[in-house]
Amino acid sequence: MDKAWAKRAGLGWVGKHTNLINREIGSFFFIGELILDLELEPDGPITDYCGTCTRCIDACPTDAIVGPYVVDGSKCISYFTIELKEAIPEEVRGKFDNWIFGCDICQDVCPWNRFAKPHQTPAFNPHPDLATMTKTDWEEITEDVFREIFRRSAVKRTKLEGLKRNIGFVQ
Ligand code: B12
Ligand code: SF4
Ligand code: SF4
Repeated sequence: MDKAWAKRAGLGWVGKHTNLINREIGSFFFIGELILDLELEPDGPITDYCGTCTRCIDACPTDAIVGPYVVDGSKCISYFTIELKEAIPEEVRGKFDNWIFGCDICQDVCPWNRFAKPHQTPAFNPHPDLATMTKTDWEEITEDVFREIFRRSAVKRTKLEGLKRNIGFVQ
């Protein structure tokens, strides 16, 4: 439970979109743990700075944030496009806002992400060909192209078959 440990370690608060937010850098980061046998002094708990804001809840196109601090994973575009192995249910057709792998809408609209900074990690740079791919290139994506552009990417998780399903679904 990465978020539970991060919250207890004083790294931030869990926002209404259920991701961990840090006041200085927003929420666009991954969380990792180090398991140590050292006695360390934890930072104190961090106040929740969501206040009366409901931007993430209002913006979620599939109403996956069913209430403040509660995401119904089975309604989230991220689940449908990354984790689901079967066909995407028809009732969410037209709601994906063109997302074909994961979704960041609830974080894009979060005011705390005005403090988010671009990463400095070359391994996270997208493959250069991604920037020039046309709609037709996506529709006709082959196994070879998929393997090359997503060689070092988490997109591999959905496999070519899953990505094609997602591309077909958002059209
Ligand atoms: C399953 C999972 C998903 C699922 C379900 C998400 C969900 N909200 O539950 C799906 C596929 C939908 C998903 C989507 C995304 N995910 Co995700 N996901 C996970 C994963 C693998 C496990 C989370 C989990 O178990 N959820 C199930 C329920 C039980 O968890 P929960 O309700 O949040 O639990 C809280 C409370 O119940 C309580 N609690 C529960 N158990 C316990 C136990 C103890 C001891 C304590 C004290 C408290 C406690 O504290 C928890 C945290 O607040 C974590 C990685 C990890 N290993 O932790 C990443 C993780 C949460 N995901 C992450 C990300 C980035 C995303 C996406 C943005 C990806 C994307 N771009 O599409 C979206 C965001 C969707 C959203 N609004 O949450 C990051 C979040 C980073 C951050 N800044 O917070 C994580 C931490 C991965 C990482 N290491 O960076 N994800
Ligand atoms: S990631 Fe997208 S679909 Fe999932 S809760 Fe956030 S806005 Fe909703
Ligand atoms: S959009 Fe507003 S309510 Fe949602 S996590 Fe960010 S500050 Fe909290």
